[in-house]
Amino acid sequence: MEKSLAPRSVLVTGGCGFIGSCFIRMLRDRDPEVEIVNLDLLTYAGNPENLPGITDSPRYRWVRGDVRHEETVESLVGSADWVVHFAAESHVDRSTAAKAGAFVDTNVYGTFVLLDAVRRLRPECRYLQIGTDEVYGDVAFPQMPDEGWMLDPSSPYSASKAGADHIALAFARTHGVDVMVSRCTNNYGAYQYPEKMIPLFITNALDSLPIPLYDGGGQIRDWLRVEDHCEALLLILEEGRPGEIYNVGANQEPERTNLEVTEMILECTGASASLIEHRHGLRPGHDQRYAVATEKIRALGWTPRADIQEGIASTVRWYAENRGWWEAIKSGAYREFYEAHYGRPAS
Ligand code: NAD
Ligand code: TDX
Repeated sequence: MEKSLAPRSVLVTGGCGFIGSCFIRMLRDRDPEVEIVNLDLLTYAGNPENLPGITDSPRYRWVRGDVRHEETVESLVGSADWVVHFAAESHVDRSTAAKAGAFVDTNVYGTFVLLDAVRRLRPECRYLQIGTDEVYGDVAFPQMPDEGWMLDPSSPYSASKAGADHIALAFARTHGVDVMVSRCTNNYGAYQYPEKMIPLFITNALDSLPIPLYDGGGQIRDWLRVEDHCEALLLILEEGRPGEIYNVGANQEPERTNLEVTEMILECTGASASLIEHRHGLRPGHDQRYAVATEKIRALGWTPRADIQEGIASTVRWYAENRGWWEAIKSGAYREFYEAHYGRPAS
């Protein structure tokens, strides 16, 4: 295995989002001396408040900029030991709406711009492409795709992420860039934008609002606590091999349906099951099941710590105790998307 030295400088893209901000908080906790540059455009999903206690640090710098913008990216890669690329359009339901070109633009072209700058200006750095298990598409039970599985993405979101993975791996093979790709399952935890199922259902339950459960709720997602994901990413950066792909997932046993996770949320919030509103047709091409084989990342020594029941309970507690964080989001531009998508007001 390759073993990289502790980085002195890390360029993170999308560090004001849900997972990128967790990664920055974790990196800072591990090494207060590391220099962190966060390139984030602050789209609707970005929020500097996801980085409490970090934004004032002299060893942290946020650059409000676009990964698609060559000059911006060129000005930042020069001193990075690690480049960790989270920035993306990340919500499947937005990718199936009209005017979803930003998914291709940011997720595919943005990845190309970043890698091309790395190739030219910082070829010695380690580059980690943050990918998703959704690139394998709908996976029939009991199959568990390993990293060599055929890609068969269903949504414009997952297709754009598959394109990004291909670009990244092509830069490893063609240009010898030290690229690795991670492919993680669904994350949950603090600071997740409340358009995604778990924070949406928790915050609606806390406000006694309808819980829009799609297509009967029988779908399977392999929910992983965001801290467990970020631990895996640090391990890949430290010990992963150039040009390799690493699946990351909880491998829930038994696998949990969306309805079962919803029931956990109802129990933890004390909300009534009558809030569940069955909705159909809101997710065209809805994948039934995601799952991944994780032997490769486990062989590096990673294992998820959080149990789903305990993880949901502590996540519910976080949203209950941090109303100000999500109420500010839900009172803003969020309302437009919610009304257009769900056909009802957000409150
Ligand atoms: P998020 O939507 O919460 O955050 C995305 C961040 O990227 C935001 O801060 C946004 O401002 C920034 N951004 C968007 N476009 C940009 C651009 N053009 N230039 C610079 N910054 C830009 O997303 P997330 O849930 O934290 O996901 C992060 C990454 O992890 C994504 O690449 C996503 O595909 C991947 N991923 C997510 C999950 C999940 O469950 N959320 C699972 C596996 C992989
Ligand atoms: O209102 C809803 N009702 C509902 O039943 C929403 C928003 C979702 N769902 C269902 C659809 C899915 O089966 O919940 C499941 C999870 O949906 P999301 O939270 O939107 O996540 P998903 O589409 O699975 O994708 C997420 O995990 C993989 C992230 O958004 C991606 O960025 C990541 O790559």
